[in-house]
Amino acid sequence: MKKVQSTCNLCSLACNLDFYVDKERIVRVLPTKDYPVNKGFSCIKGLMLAKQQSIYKPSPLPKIRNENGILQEKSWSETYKYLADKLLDIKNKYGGDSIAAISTGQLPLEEMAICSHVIRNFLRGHVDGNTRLCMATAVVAHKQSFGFDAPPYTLRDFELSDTVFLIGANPIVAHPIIWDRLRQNTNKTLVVIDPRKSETAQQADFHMAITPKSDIDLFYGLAHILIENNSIDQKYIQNHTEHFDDFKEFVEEFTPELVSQKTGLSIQDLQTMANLIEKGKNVSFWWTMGVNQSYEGVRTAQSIINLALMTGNIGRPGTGANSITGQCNAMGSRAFSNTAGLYGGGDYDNPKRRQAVCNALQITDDQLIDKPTLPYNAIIEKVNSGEIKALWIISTNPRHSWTNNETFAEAIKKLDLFIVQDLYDDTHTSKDAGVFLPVVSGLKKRGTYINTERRLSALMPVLDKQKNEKTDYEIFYEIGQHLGMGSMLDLWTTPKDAFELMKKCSAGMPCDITGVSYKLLKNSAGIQWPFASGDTLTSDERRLFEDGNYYTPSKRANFVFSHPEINPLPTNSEYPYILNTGRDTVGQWHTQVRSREIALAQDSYSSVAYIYINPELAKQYNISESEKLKVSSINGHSATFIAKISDTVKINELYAPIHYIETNRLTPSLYDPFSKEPSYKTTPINISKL
Ligand SMILES: Nc1nc2c(c(=O)[nH]1)N[C@H]1C(S)=C(S)[C@@H](COP(=O)(O)OP(=O)(O)OC[C@H]3O[C@@H](n4cnc5c(=O)[nH]c(N)nc54)[C@H](O)[C@@H]3O)O[C@H]1N2
Ligand SMILES: Nc1nc2c(c(=O)[nH]1)N[C@H]1C(S)=C(S)[C@@H](COP(=O)(O)OP(=O)(O)OC[C@H]3O[C@@H](n4cnc5c(=O)[nH]c(N)nc54)[C@H](O)[C@@H]3O)O[C@H]1N2
Ligand code: SF4
Ligand SMILES: [Mo]
Repeated sequence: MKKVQSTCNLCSLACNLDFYVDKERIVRVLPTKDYPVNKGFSCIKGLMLAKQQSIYKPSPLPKIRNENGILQEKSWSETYKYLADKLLDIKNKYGGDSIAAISTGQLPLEEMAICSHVIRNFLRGHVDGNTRLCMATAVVAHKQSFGFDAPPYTLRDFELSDTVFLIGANPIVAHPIIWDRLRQNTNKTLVVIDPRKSETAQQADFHMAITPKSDIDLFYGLAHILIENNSIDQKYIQNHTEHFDDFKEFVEEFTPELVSQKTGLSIQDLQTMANLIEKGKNVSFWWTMGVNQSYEGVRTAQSIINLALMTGNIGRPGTGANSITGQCNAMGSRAFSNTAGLYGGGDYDNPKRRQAVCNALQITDDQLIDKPTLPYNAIIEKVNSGEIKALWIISTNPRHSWTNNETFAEAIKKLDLFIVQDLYDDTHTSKDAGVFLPVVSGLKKRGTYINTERRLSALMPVLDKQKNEKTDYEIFYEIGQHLGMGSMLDLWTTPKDAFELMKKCSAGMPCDITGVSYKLLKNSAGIQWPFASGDTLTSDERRLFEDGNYYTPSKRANFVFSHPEINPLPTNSEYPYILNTGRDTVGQWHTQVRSREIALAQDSYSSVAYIYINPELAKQYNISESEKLKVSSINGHSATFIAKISDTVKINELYAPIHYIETNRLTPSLYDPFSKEPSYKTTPINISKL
C-alpha cells in the first residue's frame, strides 16, 4: 500500500489529506496530521473525495455535436484538429476579441497559466473565471487599499484573536476547518454580522442581524463612534496610512442615530461593537460573500479595512481585515491566471512588468496580451449580442451558477463554437456543449494550489491515468500545438515547467515564490507567499504587513471610502421581500455536480430546491412545511421551491441555497461597479402558494 499526501481541491482551505492506495484503489483517506491548516482534521467533503465513482470509471472520449444535434465520440487527435481549425477560423474572421473562456478557482495554477497562454497570449481572446462571482470584490479592495491583492493573515490569527468579527461569513457550513480553529480559541468574543441567523450566528456571543447591504453604513458608523471616543491608533495612522483626515471628516455624518436607522440595529448594539473594538487587544475582522456579492461590495470591504487601519488592528498576531476566499485555488487564479493582471501581478500597461514577464516566458512584447480580460458579465453580454463567437467553459457550471442564469441559456444559442471541459458530460452546462472535453479529476494530476492564507501546496497524483485520459494541462498544451503556437510552447511541456515560469514571473513582486519548488512542496507543511529565493522559513504561519509597510508607492495603506449608494434594485410593492442566497450544508458543494457523489452527505438534504421562510410570513400565505411555493423575481422569472419554515430568516427575507438551479433563475444582472461581482444576495421577490 502506498501513501500519497495531496491537497483537497474543494474549498479555499486546501486541507492536506493522506491517501492510502492499494492496487490503484483508494482504500483510506486520513487528514494529514501535522499540516498547519487542518492539523489532522477535515470535513466530510475531503474524506469523501475517494468515493467519487467517476475516478474508477473508464474515461470517455471527447465528443463533437454532429449535424443532427447529437454528441458523437471522436478521437482526441480528431478533436484537437477540429478545435484548432475552428478557433483559427473564428479568429481570422472576427478577431481575437470574438473568443472567450470562463475558467475557475478550482484548477491548479499551472493549468490556469497555460490556459491563458493559449487563449489570451496566442488567440488574443478573453479569459475570466468563476472567481469573478466570488472574490473579485476583495481583489479590487485590496489593490486600492494595500497596493496589491494581498490577504494579510495566517489562519492561526483565528486562534490568537480576542475579538473576532465575522461579516457575511458562515464558516460552520462553508469553512468547517476555520470554525474548528475558532472553537479552539476559548478566550474570544465572537460577533457575527449577518441578516440571517446562520449556523455560525447561532453560536456567536453577539449576532447582529443587520438590514441586508447596510454593512457599509455600520462600519462608517463604528468609525464615527471610535473617532468621537478617541479610540484610534494615532501613531499607526500617522506612520502607515494616507487620507485619514478626509475619512474622519467623511464619517462625521454617520451618527449612531442615522446608522441605527439604516442598519436596523439599536444604538446600544452599535455602542457594544465599538466597545468591543476599543477593549480588544487583538481584534480581527473577517468577511466573505455577504460582503463581496453586492452592488457596492468593494467600498463595503474597504469600510472594514478602514476600521482595522484606524485602530492599528493589522500586521499583528490575531488582527487584520481579512477576506476569506472560496475555492481551493482562488488565490492561484488571482496571481497567476493572466486574466485581470499579468502573471505574478501588475497591470498590462506597465512597461516594466511587461518586460519582466516577457523575459520570464521568453516571448516578445507583442506575444503578451496587452489588456485585461473582459469581465464575466461583459463576456456573456457579448455572446448574447453576437460579438463573441466562441466560448470555452473550463471547470465551472455557469448555466447553473451565473446570476440571472437564463441569460446564459439564451446567450449560448448564438455561439458558433461552445466548448465545455469538465469531469462530467451531464452538468447543466456540459449538456449543451458543441464540443465536450472530458478530463480526469484532481486525484490524477500534479500541480499547485494557493489557499486563502496564501499557502502553496502540492496536488499529487494519487491514482494513475488510464489510456485516453487527459488532464486539463495536456488538453491546453495539445490544442496549443495544433493551433501552431510552435516555439511559444517550448518552455511549457509539463506542469512543472509552467510552475518554473510562474516563479520567474513572480520575482520581486509581493507574491514572490522564487524560493518554492516542487521538491520543497512535496510532503511539506505548504509554504505561504512571499517566499523568495534565498529566504529561509522561520515559521509555518506568516502574516503580512508586520513592518507596517504596504505595497503602495508611499508604502502606506489608503483609507478608501465613498458615500453609500442608493440600492439600484430595492424592494417595492410588487416585489416586497428580499431573496438571500448562499451555502446550506457542509456536504453540499456549489452546483452539486461533485457533491452528488457523496452518498452520505446526500442523505442530509433534499433532492429538490427548497427555500427558508419565516413562520409568520408562511402563516400569512397559509404555507405549511414542505408545501410548494412560487417565487417571482424582479428579473421577470419565477421558480418553484419547497418551503422550509424557519425563524433563521426574518419575516421579509427568504433564503435559497445556491445548490439548485432554480435559485439563480431569480437573481438579477446587477454588479459592483468596480469589481463587476454579481449582487447575488438581495433580490426583490414576491411569493405565492402553489
Ligand atoms: N459546504 C460548502 N462549503 C463551501 C462552498 C460550498 O458550496 N459548500 N463554497 C465555497 C466557496 S466558493 C465560497 S465563495 C465560500 C462562501 O462562504 P460564505 O461567504 O461563508 O457563504 P455564503 O453562504 O455564500 O454567505 C455567507 C453569509 O452571508 C450572509 N449575507 C447575505 N447578505 C448579507 C449582507 O448584506 N450582509 C452581511 N453581513 N451578510 C450577508 C448570508 O446570510 C450567509 O449566511 O464557501 C466555500 N465553502
Ligand atoms: N445565487 C448565488 N449564486 C452563486 C453564489 C452565491 O452565493 N449565490 N456563489 C458564487 C460562487 S462564490 C461561486 S465560487 C460559484 C461556483 O459555481 P460553479 O463554479 O459553477 O460550481 P461548481 O459546482 O463548483 O462547478 C465546477 C465544475 O468543475 C468541474 N470540475 C471539477 N474538477 C475539475 C477539473 O479538474 N477539471 C475540469 N475541467 N473540471 C472540473 C465539476 O465537475 C463542475 O462541473 O457560484 C456562484 N454562484
Ligand atoms: S472541503 Fe475545505 S474544509 Fe473540507 S476537507 Fe476540503 S479543503 Fe478541507
Ligand atoms: Mo466562491
